[in-house]
Amino acid sequence: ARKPLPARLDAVIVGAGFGGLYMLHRLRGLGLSARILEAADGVGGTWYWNRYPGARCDVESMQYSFSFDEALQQDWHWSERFAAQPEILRYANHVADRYDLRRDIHFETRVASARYDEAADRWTVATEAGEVVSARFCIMATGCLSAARLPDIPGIASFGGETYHTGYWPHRKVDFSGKRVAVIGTGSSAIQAIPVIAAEAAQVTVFQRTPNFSIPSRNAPMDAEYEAWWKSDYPAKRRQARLMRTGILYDINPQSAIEVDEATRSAEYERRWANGGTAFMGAYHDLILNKASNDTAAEFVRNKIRSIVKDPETAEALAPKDHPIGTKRICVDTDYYETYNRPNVALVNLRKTPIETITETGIRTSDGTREFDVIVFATGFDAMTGALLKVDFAGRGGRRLSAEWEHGPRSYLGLMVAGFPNMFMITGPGSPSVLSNMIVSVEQHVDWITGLLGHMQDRGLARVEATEQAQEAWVRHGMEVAEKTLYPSAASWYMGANIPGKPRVFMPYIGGVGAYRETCDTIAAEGYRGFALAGETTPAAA
Ligand code: NA7
Repeated sequence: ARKPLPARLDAVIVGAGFGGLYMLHRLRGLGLSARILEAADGVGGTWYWNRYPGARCDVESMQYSFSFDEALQQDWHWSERFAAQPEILRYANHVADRYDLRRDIHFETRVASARYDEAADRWTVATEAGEVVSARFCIMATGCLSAARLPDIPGIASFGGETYHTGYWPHRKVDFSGKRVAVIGTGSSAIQAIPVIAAEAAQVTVFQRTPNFSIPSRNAPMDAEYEAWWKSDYPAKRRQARLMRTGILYDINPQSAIEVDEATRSAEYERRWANGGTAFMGAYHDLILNKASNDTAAEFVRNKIRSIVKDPETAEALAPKDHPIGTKRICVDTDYYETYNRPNVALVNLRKTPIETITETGIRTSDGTREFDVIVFATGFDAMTGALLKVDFAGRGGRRLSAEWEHGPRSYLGLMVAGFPNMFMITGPGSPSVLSNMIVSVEQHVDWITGLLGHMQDRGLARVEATEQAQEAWVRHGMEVAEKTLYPSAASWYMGANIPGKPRVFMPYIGGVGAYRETCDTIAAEGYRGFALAGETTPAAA
């Protein structure tokens, strides 16, 4: 039987991914009573749901892990350069057990609404099952890529075969052997899944609307020397990583791509292509700033695709031409382009032959119908705001978060929203979030929130709220930095462009993880500039 929720708490945390787990750990350190409410029946968040074949992190495992406990980072051993989903999920479970977090997690508990009671300075949080809990703080650790999205293709419900979404994969092995499989989408998830599915299925047909740039991961078993090098002085390396633009320690060439000659440039791209991973984008510092620079890297990758994929028409269809490289999330793969040389893999270019309908037995495009046993939807997420807006939030004066964000998300530092006191977001829109190593960003947010709650505790303060002016200035600043880059030129999910009707606003903060951290620290040091702190806690209030 599920344990009942307590009636009153200091804090409710929504989500038991890395953000929620670490937040709970830190709140206990403050002596606050807290519970995590989690929709799934286990911890891990994104890594709990995204169990599709080939799911893997694109940040190196030595860096995609917690740094808050030296014993933890020394003890844990990653088996590969880039960890696969099952290993990351084991790590999340290890963290939950190691810090005895499970006793304060309510699984299979989905939050439906949260309402702020101004008189009491408390949130009333209600679950879908109708349970209600009152808490002083509501901390959203719901993830940025957690609201999986099915496309609105006609006939989608009529298909009689098996269907799966990569972001909502069943917790059993899906058997593709002997089956005709359709994959819709060619984002990171599809690019990781397609080679693995193709190795097992009778045939795989990929339905591509927009091609993406992908860099080979060069994944390999963990190199013992490399692991030892990291562990020899983990804290110092972590400190360096936290100051990087993406929160990942790798070498960024300070030169511009167009200030060096062609031979130097292609040698640099070749070297990075051979090393693998997203560090490719560090080849020149201005790849995301200058179109001419970007073109050199984009053309290099297009030529790689043309050299790998044997069928010229397929190669050309796979070579992205409508967005600068890196302005849509760059993909990292194992044998993705090579997979199109297999006899059992075909690409359907939806730009030429769009999908008309899904039928009971297959998919009809403008050039005919193909029959399938399985359809895999690798069609992405309502990114960054999707999971937050699924909760019906009513802040001060009953104002709705959905109304406040009608024209795109607005926040102060991606941490708080004006009008919603005592509600925090971990890696919310307006913070570096999806443009960064998520664990670095999660730790920074959780540490910062912990600092603020400690500050309030010391002073007996009951309420904190971002001011409208501070929020306005932060939103404007975020837009200004984004406009200095090539990012807004792409129809990406960073821009909300993958969801029909979603406002086109660049949602994450592109100013860099290091600079953002310094801003947050300065604001805290100045007595939480831009936040209104008020109210007095009575000793019995919790
Ligand atoms: P993405 O990157 O949003 O990719 C979704 C893919 O699905 C993309 O290729 C879309 O094409 C395609 N899509 C979406 N709707 C349709 C319809 N209606 N018809 C055809 N194709 C469609 O999601 P992922 O899960 O791959 O990756 C998300 C992030 O997770 C990733 O960046 C990593 O950070 C981890 P489109 O580009 O819209 O033409």
